[in-house]
Amino acid sequence: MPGIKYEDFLDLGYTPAESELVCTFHVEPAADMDMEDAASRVASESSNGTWAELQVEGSITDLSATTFSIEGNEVKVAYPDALFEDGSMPQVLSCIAGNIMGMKAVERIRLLDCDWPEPLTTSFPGPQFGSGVRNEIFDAGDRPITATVPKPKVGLSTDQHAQIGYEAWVGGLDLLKDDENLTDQDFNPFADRLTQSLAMRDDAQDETGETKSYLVNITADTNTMLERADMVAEQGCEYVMVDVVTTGWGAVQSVRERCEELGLAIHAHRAMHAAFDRIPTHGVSMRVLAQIARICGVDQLHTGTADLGKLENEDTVGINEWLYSDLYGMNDVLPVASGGLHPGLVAELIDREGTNICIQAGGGVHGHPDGTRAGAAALRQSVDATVAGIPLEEYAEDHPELKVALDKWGTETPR
Ligand code: CAP
Ligand code: MG
Repeated sequence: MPGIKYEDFLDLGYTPAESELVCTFHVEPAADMDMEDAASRVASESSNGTWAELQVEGSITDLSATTFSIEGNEVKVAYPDALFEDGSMPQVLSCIAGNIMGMKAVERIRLLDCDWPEPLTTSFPGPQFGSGVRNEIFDAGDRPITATVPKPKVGLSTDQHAQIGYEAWVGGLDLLKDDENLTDQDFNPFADRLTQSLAMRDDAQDETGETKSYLVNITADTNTMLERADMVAEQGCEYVMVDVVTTGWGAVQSVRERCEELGLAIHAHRAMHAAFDRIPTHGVSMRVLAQIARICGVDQLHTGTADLGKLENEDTVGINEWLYSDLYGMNDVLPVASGGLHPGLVAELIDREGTNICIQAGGGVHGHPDGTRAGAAALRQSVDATVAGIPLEEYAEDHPELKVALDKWGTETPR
């Protein structure tokens, strides 16, 4: 181990052990570097190496990673299990997506995918409910669950916010959702919003006979999030919402632990993910962020609209398939389709993503010409029609709210 050199991290004949974490990177070497050199440095800097040959005395545990495959710009690296602290996502990421992102040896580097081994993966809890929320919390049968976020994102008073929630629930939606930047501001304080929204939720449940719930945004520093989660449970709500990228994964893990005690589901908003995943040749892919979210244990995660909405999406369908896939018995995650959706897009959305999703629309509900309640009804009608196999135009003939929405937005993708 002392005297270790960059080339010691490259072994193209190596077969990873089952217990090793295998990461696939896109690597573009710096102008003065060949691929093998750059790829060895990726394994080195992300495990136990540095730029100098060390002169450390004595025996040291060898925790070197191994670059074992290079195909074009695609590089695969295997990491020994002992490199990682069980159950610590920040530590894992400080290895596999840490210093290497800024190494001068590479012009660009992107963590594309991870093959998670059993020992490391099962040291995390995974989701408590996953897509089971559709029937454990709601009685949704085969249909997607539905949500709406009041708009404008911020600025509504607590009374206005709760009233919009009431209209949306009575109109037919399952979930009211806070926006990612609405937390505990003076115009709409967290505690008041929670209490008032849940009072309206109870009224809407009584009126409709359906279960309704609220994705209340507890995003803050970790201690405050834990206090807010306690308040949410005390007041009889089923969910918390967390902006998982901006809070960081360590905080998400702490919230997940508390939510186990409280029996709360976690809705994960991914605001800021594009800082990592938007440039296709650099950063961390949304696929990997979604893997991390599942392993840390969120129940619902925004994964985009399969290119139907207003925001850039990376392979929504492939990511959703990963979220449903078998992972050592760990629960799955319910994908949330959101960002520029409206009733006219629902049939195509379900065609692309299936029904095991949550459909979230803000502007596509509150922008309905007849207001929020009609917008909510139109969204729910579009879901019911699609699940029943009835074309939206046909269903709209005797569902006026859907008719008005289709007349306004058609089946166009907004920008
Ligand atoms: C959607 C949304 C979500 C985005 C985030 C918004 O509102 O609440 O934050 O969906 O993107 O503020 O834009 P609209 P993603 O329905 O009015 O577009 O789901 O891709 O993470
Ligand atoms: Mg939003």
